[in-house]
Amino acid sequence: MFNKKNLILFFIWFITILITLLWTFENSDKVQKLKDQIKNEKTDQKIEKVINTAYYSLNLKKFKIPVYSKYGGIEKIGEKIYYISGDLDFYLFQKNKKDQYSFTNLPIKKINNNKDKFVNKNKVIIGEKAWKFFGVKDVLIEEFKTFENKVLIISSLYYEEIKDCYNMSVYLTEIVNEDIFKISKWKKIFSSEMCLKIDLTKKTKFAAASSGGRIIKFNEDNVLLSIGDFYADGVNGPMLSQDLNNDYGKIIKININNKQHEVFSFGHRNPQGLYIDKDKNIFSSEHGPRGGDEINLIKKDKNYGWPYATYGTNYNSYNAYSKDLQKSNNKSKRVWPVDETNNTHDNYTKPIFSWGDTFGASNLIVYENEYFDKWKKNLIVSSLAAKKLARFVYDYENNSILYLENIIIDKRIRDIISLDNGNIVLLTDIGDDVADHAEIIMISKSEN
Ligand SMILES: [Ca+2]
Repeated sequence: MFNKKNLILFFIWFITILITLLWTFENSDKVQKLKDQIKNEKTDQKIEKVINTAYYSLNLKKFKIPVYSKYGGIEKIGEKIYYISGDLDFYLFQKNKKDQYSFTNLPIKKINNNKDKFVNKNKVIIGEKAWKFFGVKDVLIEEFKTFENKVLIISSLYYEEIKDCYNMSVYLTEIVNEDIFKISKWKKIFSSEMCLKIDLTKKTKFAAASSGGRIIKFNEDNVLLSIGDFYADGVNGPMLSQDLNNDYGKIIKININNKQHEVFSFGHRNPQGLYIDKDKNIFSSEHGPRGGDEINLIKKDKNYGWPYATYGTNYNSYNAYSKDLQKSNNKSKRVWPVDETNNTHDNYTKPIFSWGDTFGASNLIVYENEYFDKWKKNLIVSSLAAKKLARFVYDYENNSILYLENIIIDKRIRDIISLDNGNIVLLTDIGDDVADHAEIIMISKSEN
């Protein structure tokens, strides 16, 4: 029979159930969100997949990034991976004591790039998606002899509120304590010359999709920064890449001590990939207009041709390979309007490789580890549109490409790095759905 104590317990149980039912009923959308969250955590936290390539079976482990943010980048110290989102959220991704990977939020002070002000002012014209393109483009963690500590450098768009224009800026801080990730005060070391207005290009589409922004260490005093043409290519707006009086469509050398900068190479479109190997070869990958993505070997003061020279076609000829165009007499659709070289790239520094079909080159590395020993010194280029890695065997003596293998990843890839243990790490792109976060993909050898 119920004694007094049991009755009280029953009453508490009954009230709890009642409150839960009422709360669930009142907050059905919140409940759905929680359910989705749990579902995502279960299914997307870590998905393993094995894919085959010519020499290796690869194990791909996918980890969903905690925030929904476009662009940003990944960097490493040894086997620790650092992720910075396009909105300046900073995370450490590493194995915990249980040998499982997890993200730790590092609450470092954010730089003030005025993103919110830019979006609020311009979203009426650009649309709600303005936030996607505005923000951090890359992150670099490196040692320089001129600094006592490791240095953290990021590239980001910066909005000048008074003039209502934006530029590409680079910020530097020292990592004073690596264990607790304490940093010194942020210093701005570069702002691109010529502040861009959103009506730079004819279309209202926000030009920052063609911004470049990759940073690499060049030597003990300098970094190289790639900057895109922001679609100001002589067709969709003024021509910036061939004009040495601005910093767009260029690779820029920046002295991180005295902040002086100079144009290193020019005639680029949207060079999102930049890598310097142990022998000081500098490779860059860039987006072409429609087809015509390139890998270039970067030499000082060279002109890489854009927009006068490209193997690509007119941006509007997305049906270049369709029967439609073959039947049509409108062959001008195929021609990049300001091409001077009849698609030969003559009189300009030619790429070492250019794609005919759509690739969407995002970043590249030279694989310099013993782990995938058959890939040693190969170029590995990541792609957005084609959702794959392109592995090239490059003949360093004759400067030519000998071999290409396509490795299908089936995700738009934004960034690629290799760790000290030889694993390769990719950062993928977000999807349109806010639940579709970017991912970190760890690539190792499959034991199968
Ligand atoms: Ca070129």
